[in-house]
Amino acid sequence: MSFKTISVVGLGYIGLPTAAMFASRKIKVIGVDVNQHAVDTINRGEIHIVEPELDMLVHAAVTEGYLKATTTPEAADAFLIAVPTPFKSSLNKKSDSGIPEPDLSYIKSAAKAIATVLKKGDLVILESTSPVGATEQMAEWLAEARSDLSFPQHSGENADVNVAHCPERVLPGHVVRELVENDRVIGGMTTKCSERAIELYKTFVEGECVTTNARTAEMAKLTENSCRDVQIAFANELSIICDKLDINVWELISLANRHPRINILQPGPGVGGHCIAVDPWFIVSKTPEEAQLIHTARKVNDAKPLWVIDKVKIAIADFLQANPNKTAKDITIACYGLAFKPDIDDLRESPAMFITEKIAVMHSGLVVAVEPNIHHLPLTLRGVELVSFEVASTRSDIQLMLVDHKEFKEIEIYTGIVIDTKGIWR
Ligand code: SAJ
Repeated sequence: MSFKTISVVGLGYIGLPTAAMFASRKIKVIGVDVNQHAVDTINRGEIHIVEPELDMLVHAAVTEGYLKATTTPEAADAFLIAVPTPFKSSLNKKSDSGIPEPDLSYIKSAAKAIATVLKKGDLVILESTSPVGATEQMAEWLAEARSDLSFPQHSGENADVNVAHCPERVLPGHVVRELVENDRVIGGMTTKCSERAIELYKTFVEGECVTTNARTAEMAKLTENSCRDVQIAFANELSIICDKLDINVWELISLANRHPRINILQPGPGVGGHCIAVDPWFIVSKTPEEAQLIHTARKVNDAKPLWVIDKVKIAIADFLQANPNKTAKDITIACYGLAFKPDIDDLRESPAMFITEKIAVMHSGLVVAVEPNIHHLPLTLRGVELVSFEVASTRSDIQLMLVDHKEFKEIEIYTGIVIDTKGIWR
């Protein structure tokens, strides 16, 4: 193989497992991250993120000497960039158009950093989920920094440095298996770029490596996550319609899904995580006039947590009407689940967290939370008590199911007003 040393820039949820995977195939890997804590943790053979099986892989790779982490890039034969692509402003602080703009500054910093050690014959791959055109932009930043080297946008197949976009598509919680088994979209800026990228990934990828150009590869990743967002929006809209028409949406969906060509996803309290709720905006911000359906789906899913909060307000009013001798202060509300999806501990961009935070602020009585995957509540939930399922279920007046963790599916709720956003306590 022409790659003796591989550098992975950005050692997060995608970069670290990818680095460990190459190292497990006995290739020298240099991991680069600006976070000193992450670098130190990895160099001790430990991990700073939660992902099944990753701890063993990283421990073996570091102790056997195939993986080391550093804050400064070093020379390598291939560079994989797996840094965040957030918004310029947060979702709550959108631009004047109401559409958040992607922030490519992490890609720019990574490109400038590796440019200093780049040499003729190297391959640079952008793995970060990116708006269409980001790979060409990255190649331009590399070219600006290294006028002594030629790049595909100017020299085509004869370029000194090859550049490709190969988006990651792995599901959090199953990263180690999916990195190996999933098909890979390989978007080279030239045919040679794609061929070299395939040679690199074939070290551990057992799925098919399918080639296209960089722009199509960028759009393919955004399309996958937007497709899921639109489908979840359909389910969420159905749940609101059914609530109004007094129809059980869960029964409705299971009936409709008996049709051989229908497969409706599940409604919930909203869409969270760092991908599905983010990536569709990369399409909308590039083509706001054309991306009507994708934009509407985002708005439907973003509005769902507010609908759930309104349901809680109605439940409080109903409780007080049925108990005229009580005040809101006497009402205990239990929130079941805080993570952004079932059976993980990741609270970032979680609709369940957003809803619990808002309830804690608006409600004068006690708010308790049950989250089997964490031991301490984050500071944003000040005033909320983390309790066991038994305590919450027996002492609460309003029972709000937010995340269908496996632990909750096995138990019944017998007391209080139940608001079940996941349909597990029908
Ligand atoms: N959700 C629903 N109803 C459903 C399915 C999901 O409300 O029927 C919600 C979840 O609760 C969660 C959100 O959607 O809040 C996103 O969860 P998810 O499991 O759909 O996706 P992620 O964000 O964990 O991972 C996605 C995956 N993309 C697709 O399935 C198309 C994964 O393959 C990508 O690699 C990942 O995004 C990424 O990194 O882009």
